[in-house]
Amino acid sequence: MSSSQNGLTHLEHITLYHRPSCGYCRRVYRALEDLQLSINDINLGSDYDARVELYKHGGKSQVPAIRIELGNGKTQWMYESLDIIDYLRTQLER
Ligand SMILES: N[C@@H](CCC(=O)N[C@@H](CS)C(=O)NCC(=O)O)C(=O)O
Repeated sequence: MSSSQNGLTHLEHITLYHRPSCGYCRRVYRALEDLQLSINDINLGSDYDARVELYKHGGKSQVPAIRIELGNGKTQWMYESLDIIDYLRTQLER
């Protein structure tokens, strides 16, 4: 579920839901840079469907949030920048 892009390890199974104005989101981006990881991201400011999706499946509209494709057809949603960063760190050990 990962590939290499521009020297970064791209984690295809993780998508970050963010807003440009969100400082906690920037914290996640900084961690991604430090860990030399990249993930897909969706700007909720310009994507109404994604806002609905996040609220419907994640349970709240707070960002940052990530959607994790677990590989068995199931999806996990995670909030809280520090929890997200911890989870990203675990991906280095896989
Ligand atoms: N403790 C959270 C705080 C996240 C937070 O406050 N996010 C703000 C944007 S910076 C937000 O989404 N507020 C709107 C909401 O909670 O629905 C974290 O570390 O991720």
